[in-house]
Amino acid sequence: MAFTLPALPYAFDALEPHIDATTMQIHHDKHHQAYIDNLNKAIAGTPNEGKSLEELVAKAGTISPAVRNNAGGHWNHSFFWEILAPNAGGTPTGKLADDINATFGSFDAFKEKLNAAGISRFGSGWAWLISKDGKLEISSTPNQDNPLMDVAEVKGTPLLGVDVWEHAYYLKYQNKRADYLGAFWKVVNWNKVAEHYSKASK
Ligand code: MN3
Repeated sequence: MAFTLPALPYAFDALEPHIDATTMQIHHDKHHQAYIDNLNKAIAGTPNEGKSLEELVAKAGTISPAVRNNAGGHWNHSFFWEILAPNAGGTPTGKLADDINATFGSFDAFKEKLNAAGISRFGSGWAWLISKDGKLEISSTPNQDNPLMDVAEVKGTPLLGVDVWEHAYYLKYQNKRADYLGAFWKVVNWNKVAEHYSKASK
């Protein structure tokens, strides 16, 4: 069965003023849809047709660039929408908060480190908080790669990811990626991040 676009779990304007409605609409309806359309085209009639998104992502290094980029794009965006939410942000709680503090020194130090990963990613890509061998780690990937890919420099289970492609922020923040990252923290759905962490810890 062909891949289809998951509905955004909130309205386009739900993340205002941090992420604007027009950006969300274009990002979800146009960019994410395009990854899905191009993925479906790239796998049609090939042995990869019928494989799950997770299977494709896991063998990114051995599939065509079109499948790798678009499968990554579909996986990353599906993940991203879920870790954002209206009336969110703030700080994590429980084990996730404790482990962030223990690993990075403090919540602020963690945010700074993830911001730095996002800012220093040259061109387009993602910054991640991952669980790797039972430990928290920050990493970044180019283009639409992610830490689940066999080709990732740092492999692990994504807990939180931030899209630092210009299409994620240019309308409102122009060249100011750091300002967008500052706004991102105001809409992080920590309940979802904690859910990912709890699953990864099992
Ligand atoms: Mn994007």
